[in-house]
Amino acid sequence: MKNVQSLLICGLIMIILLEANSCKPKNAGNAVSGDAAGKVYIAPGKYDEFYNFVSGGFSGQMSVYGLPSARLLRVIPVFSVDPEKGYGYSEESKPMLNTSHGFVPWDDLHHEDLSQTNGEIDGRWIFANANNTPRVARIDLTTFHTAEIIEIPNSAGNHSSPFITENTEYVVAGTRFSVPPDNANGDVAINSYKKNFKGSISFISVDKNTGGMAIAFQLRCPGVNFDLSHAGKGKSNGWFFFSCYNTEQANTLLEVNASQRDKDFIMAVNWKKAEEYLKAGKGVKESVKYAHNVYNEKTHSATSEIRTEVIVLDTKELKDICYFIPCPKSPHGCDVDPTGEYIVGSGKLAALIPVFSFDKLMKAIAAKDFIGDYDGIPVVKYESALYGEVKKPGLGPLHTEFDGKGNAITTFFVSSEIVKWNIKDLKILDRAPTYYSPGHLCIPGGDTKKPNAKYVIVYNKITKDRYLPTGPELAQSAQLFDISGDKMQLILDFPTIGEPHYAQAVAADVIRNNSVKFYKLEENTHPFVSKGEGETKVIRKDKRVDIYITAIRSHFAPDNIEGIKMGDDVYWHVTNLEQDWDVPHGFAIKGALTAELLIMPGETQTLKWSPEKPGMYPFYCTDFCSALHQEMQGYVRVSPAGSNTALLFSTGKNMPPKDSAAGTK
Ligand code: K7E
Ligand code: CUA
Repeated sequence: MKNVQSLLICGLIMIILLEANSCKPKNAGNAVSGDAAGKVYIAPGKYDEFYNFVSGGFSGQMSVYGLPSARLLRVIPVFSVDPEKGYGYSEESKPMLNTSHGFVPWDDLHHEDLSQTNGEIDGRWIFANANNTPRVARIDLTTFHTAEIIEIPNSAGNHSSPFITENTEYVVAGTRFSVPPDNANGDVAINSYKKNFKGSISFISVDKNTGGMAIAFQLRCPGVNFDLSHAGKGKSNGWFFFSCYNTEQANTLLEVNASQRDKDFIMAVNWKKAEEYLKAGKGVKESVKYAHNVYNEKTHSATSEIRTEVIVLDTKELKDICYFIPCPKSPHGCDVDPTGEYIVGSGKLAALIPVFSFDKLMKAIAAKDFIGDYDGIPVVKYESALYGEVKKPGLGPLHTEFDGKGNAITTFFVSSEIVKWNIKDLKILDRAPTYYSPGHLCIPGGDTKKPNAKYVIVYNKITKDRYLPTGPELAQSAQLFDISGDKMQLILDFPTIGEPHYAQAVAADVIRNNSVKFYKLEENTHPFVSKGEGETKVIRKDKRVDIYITAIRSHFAPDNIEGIKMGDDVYWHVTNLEQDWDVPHGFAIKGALTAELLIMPGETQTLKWSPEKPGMYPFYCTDFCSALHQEMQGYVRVSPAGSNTALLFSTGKNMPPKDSAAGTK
C-alpha cells in the first residue's frame, strides 16, 4: 500500500503515529488473554495446521509460515535474486528474471492468489504479481519453486493482480498506472493524460494440466488507476470487479487532484462476454514486447522468450463488457463474499463501506439504469447497484475477508483496527485494535467459496514499539487473532519478511502430501548433467571450459583441477548425486562474482566463473551435509594465459610423487 496510496495517507500516518503514541490502548500489553500461548503452541516435532503464504512487498519474495505457530518455513524467491537459494545467480535460474527491459534483479510483490477448483483452494499453484515491471509469476507448490513468469505489456504498476477465477481459467492483471499503449508513441506531454493514456486489463489463461500461462487477451479501458480486484464466484462467476481511483485523470499531485470526486468507480467486467467477442474475431492484434520465462524441472533450467503480439478488445467499441459502479472516495480493496452476491468496496477516505448486490447490478444493467457514461463506459446508478452501507465502521477501510459464516472482517488503516460485521444486516459485531495501521488481512480461504474461519492474520504497516528496536528499520508486524468465537481474540504477534501486502492461507493437508522430496537423477535431462562420478569431466573449447562435477557426501568429483588459464570462462556444472530428502550441497569458489550455488538432490546447477588472476583457488561445499562436510572441498589451479599447464582433473589420485616431499612443481 505504501506504493499505492498518495501522500495524503502519509499525512494520515502522521496523525495515526501521533495518536499511536498518545492514545495507545492502555491495556495493549495485556490485551492477550491467558490461554493465548496454548493456542499458538505447536509442540516440538508436531506440524502446524495451516500454510500461510505472505507477500514480501518490496523484498519481491514470498514467505511461507506455519500457523498458528507463525514459524517461518521458507522464503520463496520470485521476483528478486536470492542469495540463500542461488536464484538469479545460477545460470539456470537467471532467465527467470529476464524482461523486455533486460535482467531485473529486484521487484515489488504485493498480491498472491492460490489456485482454485470450484471456488476452493486446490493446493496446486500460487500466483504472485510484480508491481514495478509488470509480471505475473506461478509458483509450483510441489517444489515451492517459481515455475513461470510472464510479463504484462501495455501496463505499468501491475497492482490489481493477480486475481483468479473460480476454476483458475484466468489470472487477471489490471494496470495501476494508465500509460500510452506500447505500440503508440509514448513520447508525449504528460499533461496529455486524458487524450493519450489508456488503462489495460490482462486476462492470462492457465492450462488446466500444466499451469502454463499465456496472455489470452487484454481489455483497453479508460485511463484511470486500477487498484485491486476480485473475481465473481457462484452466481457472479463470469464477472470480475476492479476498484478504480483517479477517475479525475490527474497527472500530478494525485493526493489532491485524484481526491476531488466524491465517488470513483468499481468496474464490473463481463469476461464471458469478452470471450465471445474474442471468439468472434473482434480483437485487434497489437505489436508489443514481453518476456515469457519457464522453468523446466527436468532440465533444471529456465528459458526466456520474447513474445511480440497481444490481442486487445476495445471496451469503448465493444459494448456490454465493462460497467462502472460509483464507489465512494478512492476505493482500494474490492472483495467478493463467498456466495458471490456481495461486492465490498473500501474507499480509503470514506466513512462508510458500500456493499453492492450482484443481483441488483444485473437488474440495473438489464434496465439500462445508467446515470450516463464515463469515457464511453456506462455508469450504473449508485443506489441501483447498492445493497447497503456499513455505517461508521471505522476510519480508512482497506481490505475485507470473509469468515464463511455470513460475516466480513475489514481492516482500518487510520483507526488501526479490524472490524467484524454481518453481511446481511450490515451491523457491526466486534472490533479489535491492531498495532498499527493494518493493510491486508487473511482468513484461510477468506476470498474463496469456503473460508476456514479459525484465524485471521492482520498485516500491519507500522510497527513502532511492538518489538525490540533494530535501528531505523523495524520488522513489519503481523498479528494472529482467534476468530472461532464471537469475539476476535489477539493471540500472537510475529515479524515478517519485507512488507507484506496480501497473504493467503490454506489447511496444510491440501499441500503437504504433494511435496517433492528430491529430483530423480534418472529423469535429469540437464545438458551438462553427470549422472555418476564416471561421467565427470573437464572439456575445453577455446576459452570456454565446462566442468562436469558431482557432489555427494562428502566429496566433489573431480576435486583437483589444473590447466585453467587467464581469460577462460569456466562453467561449473554441479550435479548433486544424492537421492534422499534434505541433502542439498552447496558450491562456492574463491573470487566468484556470481555468488554461490545451492544444489538439491538430483539437480544440476551451474556457476559461471572467470578468474581474475593466476593462482590457487579452493572451492567447497557451503551446506552442512555430513560429519565430514568440512572435508568437502577441492582446488583449481589457474595459470597465465598462453602457459602450457596441461588440463588435468582427478579425485583421490593426484598424490605427491614418492621421491619429493614438495610434490611436482
Ligand atoms: Cu492494500 Cu498493494 Cu493490496 Cu498494500 S495493497 S496493503
Ligand atoms: Cu556437501 Cu557440505
